[in-house]
Amino acid sequence: MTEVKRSYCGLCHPRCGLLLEVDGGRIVGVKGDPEHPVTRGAICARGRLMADHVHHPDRLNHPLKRKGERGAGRWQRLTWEQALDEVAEQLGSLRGKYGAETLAFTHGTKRTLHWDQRRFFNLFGSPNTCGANNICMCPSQAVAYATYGGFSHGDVRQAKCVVLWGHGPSRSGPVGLYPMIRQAKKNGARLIVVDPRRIPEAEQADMWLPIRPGTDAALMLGWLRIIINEERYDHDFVDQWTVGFDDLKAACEEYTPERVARITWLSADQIVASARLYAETRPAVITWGFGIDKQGVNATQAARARCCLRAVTGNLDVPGGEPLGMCDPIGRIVSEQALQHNEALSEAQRAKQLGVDEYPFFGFPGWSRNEAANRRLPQGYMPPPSADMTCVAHARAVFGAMLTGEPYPVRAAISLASNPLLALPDPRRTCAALKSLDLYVVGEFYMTPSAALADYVFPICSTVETTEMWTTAAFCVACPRGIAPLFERRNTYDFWRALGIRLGQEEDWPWETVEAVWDFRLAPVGLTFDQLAAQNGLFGRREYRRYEQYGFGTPSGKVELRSSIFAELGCAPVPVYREMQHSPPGDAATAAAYPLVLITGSRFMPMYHSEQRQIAAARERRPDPLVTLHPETAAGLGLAEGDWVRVETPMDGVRMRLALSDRVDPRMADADHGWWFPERPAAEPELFGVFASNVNLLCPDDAGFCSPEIGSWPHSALMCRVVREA
Ligand SMILES: Nc1nc2c(c(=O)[nH]1)N[C@H]1C(S)=C(S)[C@@H](COP(=O)(O)OP(=O)(O)OC[C@H]3O[C@@H](n4cnc5c(=O)[nH]c(N)nc54)[C@H](O)[C@@H]3O)O[C@H]1N2
Ligand SMILES: Nc1nc2c(c(=O)[nH]1)N[C@H]1C(S)=C(S)[C@@H](COP(=O)(O)OP(=O)(O)OC[C@H]3O[C@@H](n4cnc5c(=O)[nH]c(N)nc54)[C@H](O)[C@@H]3O)O[C@H]1N2
Ligand code: SF4
Ligand SMILES: [Mo]
Repeated sequence: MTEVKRSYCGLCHPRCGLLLEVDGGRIVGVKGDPEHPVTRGAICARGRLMADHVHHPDRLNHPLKRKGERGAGRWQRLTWEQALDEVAEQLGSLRGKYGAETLAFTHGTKRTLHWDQRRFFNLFGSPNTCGANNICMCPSQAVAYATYGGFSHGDVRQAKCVVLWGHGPSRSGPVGLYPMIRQAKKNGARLIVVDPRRIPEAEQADMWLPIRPGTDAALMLGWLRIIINEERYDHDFVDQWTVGFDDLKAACEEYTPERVARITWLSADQIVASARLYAETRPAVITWGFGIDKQGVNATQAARARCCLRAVTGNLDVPGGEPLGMCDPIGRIVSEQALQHNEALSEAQRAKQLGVDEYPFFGFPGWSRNEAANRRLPQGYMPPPSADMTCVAHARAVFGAMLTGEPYPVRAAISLASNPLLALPDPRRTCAALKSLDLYVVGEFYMTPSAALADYVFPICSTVETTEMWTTAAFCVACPRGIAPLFERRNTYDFWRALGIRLGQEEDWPWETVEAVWDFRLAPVGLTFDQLAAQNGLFGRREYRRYEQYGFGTPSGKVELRSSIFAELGCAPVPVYREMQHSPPGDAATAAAYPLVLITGSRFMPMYHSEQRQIAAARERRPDPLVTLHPETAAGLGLAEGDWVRVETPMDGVRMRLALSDRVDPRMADADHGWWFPERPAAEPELFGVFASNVNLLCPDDAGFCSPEIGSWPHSALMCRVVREA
């Protein structure tokens, strides 16, 4: 008999409500839940494939231990208890030999709990969590904390002007943000799109600025100059609530429209008109977009300049602008930060965080400064800067320590909800580093190229097989379990707790189940998880301009247009623009051999990063890795749509299929990321074809390409050539 179970999708961030039709433990139908208080029945093409994912024949269903050589593709089945015992024993002995810092973690984008991982690491004693956080949203968060003491997602619904700056929600946020943009447009909001590609949003925009990749910081400085010199800024706000205005004014003085035009491929008229439109139309939102965070050397300062734009135009913490802080009573729920138990990690261990000497702002020195400023605000008003997101080791340094033993040996790693061989730059080095370990442990849904290198692989359950509590600044929604975990799959909380208990952490994991944690978190608002689910979530009431009462959570209590934290840590305290190392003006010799500007990883449906490649219904829609060129560029190279080509940078080359589109500039190439081939052999040297079409083979992470403040590496604004496959 079929029954309908309420559950949720976690195949990307919004955790959309699902109704599952379940028959004998099998999901036979998937629909959006119209009663879900946030997503109201909407789901996307990926969410509709939930049953294909849950019941896929390639799913990992039992713990595995490698047999024979690492990467040989041979495994033996163990029980959870035995596998955990063995891993714990080896971790304990490695800690005894090298110190707790010898254990690293690689994380991906926020797909699972994360606070449980951080709690385990803090209790174990290692500061070496690393991964995508140096490039994905978290830099923008850290910078916003340093500038105005909080992070905002923009009140798009009520905005009169929306700027999508390096952001394509029609592909990346089809359920969350994109419908809001369309609604704002219908309500008469003006839309500005800054994107090198003519994305669907650009066609709906009042202004589209087809910018040269990697030059956004120059455009932002140009906008700031116009807004300041034409007196279009909010004088009262700037006078009362900011510090460093004169420094900012001086920093943008050289960015005249003509100079910015030469840098950005835009015209001076476009630059002036767009700056005026943004400044004049209030309230306005500049959304966060990955197009900014993925531009390496400029990523951090562009994020700073974006913060300055929001502030000087008086858009902070106003309706339709950039609201800050938690809505009561959501701020009273026990935070994920509290569950991380960061105080458990000693100063001595914090000081060992890898990469922190080079990028102190994104490690404990920067985080603890942001945190100290936050602590002066009333509790529950502004969430503290998340250590999990904005206080991490640098992946280059962590892999370096695996390979060289310097500054100390990293001999063990755990990857969970991350696929480092596909996500991070220079996968050959990542591969060599992971292979050099004494112990590599992966928790996964599928055998991926990264998991194929592990000593132990643990089968993790899908979102519909476990619960979650989805909390934002404005609401908290229960995510109920739809079906019992299949086979021996378990959730990540059970994994970390079981491992922790074996390593002497039993007193610190008092909650036997993750549901007990949800009840603990909800106790201050007088609810249990079941009650939260029954009442369809908890919604907060937003208040605005609370800085008038509390000030901002920065060292000065004001918006720091000149950042004192940046200054203290040796980073440029007012925004600057830097030319990319490889770019037409930056390096003529490289540009001559690699004439096209390369961007990678522009999102497309239904794939999520390296996932869904094994799901037939998804793969039919996108069978091959694509690189897109303008038709004229392809014609000049004698290439035709559908040809197999090689995309090459000074780093390496990858094989892709050519697509043609006049949506991209003739001077650029746009290449997919995340490609591997589950249908190819698992064993080395194939590793599911991870070195064939993995665009991160083309992406460097040497210091000269990374932002000097955070070490954000570039996935965009590189130089390449496209040639016919030999
Ligand atoms: N060239 C290039 N590279 C990029 C990008 C780009 O644009 N261009 N984008 C970057 C960005 S923004 C990000 S966030 C990273 C993403 O990097 P990752 O998050 O590492 O990417 P995914 O491919 O989603 O890998 C997640 C893996 O975890 C598994 N998984 C998913 N959910 C769960 C879960 O709940 N529990 C467990 N245990 N496993 C789970 C999946 O099967 C998958 O193998 O990639 C980055 N890499
Ligand atoms: N379908 C799908 N959706 C996803 C994901 C996925 O893998 N697949 N991943 C999720 C994750 S973790 C993230 S971080 C988000 C990211 O989602 P978005 O923020 O939308 O990021 P992208 O699609 O990577 O890039 C956005 C736009 O930036 C432009 N761009 C590239 N380089 C530059 C530049 O230098 N300057 C400017 N101004 N624009 C540039 C690209 O043309 C692209 O249109 O998507 C999330 N949603
Ligand atoms: S947007 Fe799609 S994939 Fe993401 S949580 Fe919602 S249904 Fe799932
Ligand atoms: Mo991301």
